[in-house]
Amino acid sequence: MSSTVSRRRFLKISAGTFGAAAAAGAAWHGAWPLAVAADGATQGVTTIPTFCEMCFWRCGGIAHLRDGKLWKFEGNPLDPQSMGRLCPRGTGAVGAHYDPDRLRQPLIRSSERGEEKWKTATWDEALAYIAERMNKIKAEHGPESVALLNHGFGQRFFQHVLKTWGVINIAGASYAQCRGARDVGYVLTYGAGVGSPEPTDIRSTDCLVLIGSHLGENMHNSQVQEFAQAIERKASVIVVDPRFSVAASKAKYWLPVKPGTDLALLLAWANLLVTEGRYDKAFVERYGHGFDKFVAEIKAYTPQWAAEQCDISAELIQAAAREFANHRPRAIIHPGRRVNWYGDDTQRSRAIALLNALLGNYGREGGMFVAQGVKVAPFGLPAYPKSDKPHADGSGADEFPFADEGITTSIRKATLTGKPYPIKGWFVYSSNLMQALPNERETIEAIRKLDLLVVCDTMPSEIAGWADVVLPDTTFLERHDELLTGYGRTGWISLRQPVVAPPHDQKPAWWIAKQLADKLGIGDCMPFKDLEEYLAKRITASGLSWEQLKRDGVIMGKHQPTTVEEGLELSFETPSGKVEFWSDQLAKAGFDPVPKYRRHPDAPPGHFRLITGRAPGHTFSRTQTNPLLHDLMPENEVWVHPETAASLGIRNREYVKLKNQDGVLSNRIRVKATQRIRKDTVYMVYGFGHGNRMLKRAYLRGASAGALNTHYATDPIMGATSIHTNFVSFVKEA
Ligand SMILES: Nc1nc2c(c(=O)[nH]1)N[C@H]1C(S)=C(S)[C@@H](COP(=O)(O)OP(=O)(O)OC[C@H]3O[C@@H](n4cnc5c(=O)[nH]c(N)nc54)[C@H](O)[C@@H]3O)O[C@H]1N2
Ligand SMILES: Nc1nc2c(c(=O)[nH]1)N[C@H]1C(S)=C(S)[C@@H](COP(=O)(O)OP(=O)(O)OC[C@H]3O[C@@H](n4cnc5c(=O)[nH]c(N)nc54)[C@H](O)[C@@H]3O)O[C@H]1N2
Ligand code: SF4
Ligand SMILES: [Mo]
Repeated sequence: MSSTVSRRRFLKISAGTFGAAAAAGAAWHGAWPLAVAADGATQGVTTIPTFCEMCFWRCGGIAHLRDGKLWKFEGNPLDPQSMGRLCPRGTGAVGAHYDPDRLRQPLIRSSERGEEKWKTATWDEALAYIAERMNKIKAEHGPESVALLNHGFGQRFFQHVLKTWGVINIAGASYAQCRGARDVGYVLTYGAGVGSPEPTDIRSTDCLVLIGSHLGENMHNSQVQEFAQAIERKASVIVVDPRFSVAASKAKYWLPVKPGTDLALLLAWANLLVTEGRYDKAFVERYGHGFDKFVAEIKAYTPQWAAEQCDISAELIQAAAREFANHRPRAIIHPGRRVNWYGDDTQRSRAIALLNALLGNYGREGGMFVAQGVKVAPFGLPAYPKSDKPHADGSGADEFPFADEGITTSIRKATLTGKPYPIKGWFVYSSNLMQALPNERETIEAIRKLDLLVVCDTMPSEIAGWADVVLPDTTFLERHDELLTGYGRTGWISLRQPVVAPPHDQKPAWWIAKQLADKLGIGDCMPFKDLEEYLAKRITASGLSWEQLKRDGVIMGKHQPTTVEEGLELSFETPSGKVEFWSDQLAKAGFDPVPKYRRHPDAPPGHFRLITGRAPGHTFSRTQTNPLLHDLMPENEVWVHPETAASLGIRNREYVKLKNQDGVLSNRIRVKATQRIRKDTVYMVYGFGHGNRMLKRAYLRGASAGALNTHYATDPIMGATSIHTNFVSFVKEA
């Protein structure tokens, strides 16, 4: 598949799928909607707004029903995240509702863990079973010995109920396996994280620099739309990526750095800006802390030195730097999102933060604006009990001094070691830990030590295959969720509301959490009949109209200044109250106060560095089974430079297996021989190669980047675990 799928092409493909599916009738339980009438008749069509959960950009969409059946999902023009359009995955949400492989009713394990043998249970039986096991763990070890691993909007009510019960160890792969290091790098520098959506003023910028960040393959909707607008306006684009990404094809300069050397490049850029005086002196003088010490620290990092580290020319490094510096402050070095690459990612993120500070683009039009939110009245829920035990999830400064959220792998480590105390129960909500966490073997060993593993998912995911109890959640199209209070150029509120009934005995996350609370004897913590009552009360108490929110899906807040141009006063909540070019906090904790470059190991002979990324039509490991999205891209490929392929005797399109430095062998995967990748590097899209046979369409299609991620480095500052520190060799298929 080509990696650039236009919207029109996608619609063509999905229309084709409807036809094919109707022909295949029986496999679809007769649930597929009929194709649209040729005359476009809309009789019997109703529309309901809600927001998307196919990823975490949370675009507002409008679900269309024909004769009561879900027909299509389109963008909501009132919504700032979609601006009236959805990405291919959002459009494909219809497939998530109709997927015949969905979990249908609660399951309780009937044999050894991981053997995937189950008996079906009623909700009452399943929740009673969980409550009994939880109470046993509480009696033996305390409630802190149950942990919650979660990623997804429905997690909020599980968090609430479990915290009320005494749980303190909570973590999501979206932190240490994703954006955590970036946010900590920014907190250390500016006193505030970047947040989501990233407040990058791409639509008005004159120059956008992408370090990795593969916009266009990473389909975060409004950001990609703004990127397209910037390209149309002829804004200059600079891409640093060992791979010629879709974004690189739009760039004035592509810097194909050797993977793992970005920090050398960033420091050399900072050096050039300072040496050539191409930085915002007024901003630095007024808001900078420790600038002179910073300048002294980066002296040695010349473009010539970086050229050797990064394996690109000094001229290219200089030309790119002058290009973005000359556009200041209307230039952005994108802070990135999934930054957990090499285990020193907080320092790389800090270097990006400092380069942006040199451009003086903070709170500036065409730079980084300061996102604003909206206030919604709380419902008034009871407070949580206090625990006198330390956190076992790495947060709270015990393990990682600057971790401000829980670390998934710290919970796993505590489960394995019993320190600082045993963890005996895992509650997993909407996170396929088998692929999302590094080193699957450690996850399996930890699971073997548990007395209880509950997985709440929509699909028979790989992690569900290990569970004692599986709870089938509704898809986002079938439930209410907590209100979304969005931060952006203007704050907004979005409503998730059911547009169709769940097809079987699936229940919404809030309902499951409420029933569990009852079983645990803490039903008072959910003092409402249903979620609609809860949501309507919050909205009405905020002086807003519940009817309007239900009708429009979105209510925009009052616009407040987000840039200096609009009258914003800048302030920084760092210890110095300024932008910290030199970090006393880091120095005190024994870390480099200014980022320092350290070389990462090269590939062993015969091996290539494995890097990963996204495809436009899939999200992580959650969409490969979705009939519409599967059709768009049924398996991933391994990208190899043609010269590398030739030297190994490997042909384009041939199936191979990959073996990593620890001897882990992948499932078979097709070769994509392409000049779009460096010769020392291979690339694959993450999320394929599923191991649960109940995912019929996705089972063993393509290879799992997660399974090959056995070697990982942990960022000592905040606990992020690296993904690009594995090397693979090629194994020809017999
Ligand atoms: N379609 C789609 N879109 C998504 C998602 C999805 O699952 N599907 N997930 C969303 C989420 S949660 C996230 S976090 C984001 C992730 O998306 P991004 O934040 O854009 O992720 P990156 O890790 O920057 O992107 C991977 C890119 O980095 C390049 N790369 C790899 N190693 C290096 C290196 O050493 N140096 C440099 N400079 N580049 C390198 C790869 O070639 C690839 O192009 O995407 C979001 N958008
Ligand atoms: N090797 C490697 N590892 C990575 C990454 C990588 O690029 N490469 N990316 C990292 C990043 S950026 C992130 S954000 C994480 C993502 O990590 P995860 O959030 O764990 O992502 P998924 O693998 O999609 O797992 C989501 C699970 O939720 C289920 N699900 C989907 N919708 C719902 C719902 O509405 N309710 C419930 N209950 N379940 C639902 C899906 O079926 C799936 O099993 O992974 C990280 N790990
Ligand atoms: S970016 Fe795509 S998948 Fe993500 S929320 Fe928006 S429409 Fe849904
Ligand atoms: Mo992520």
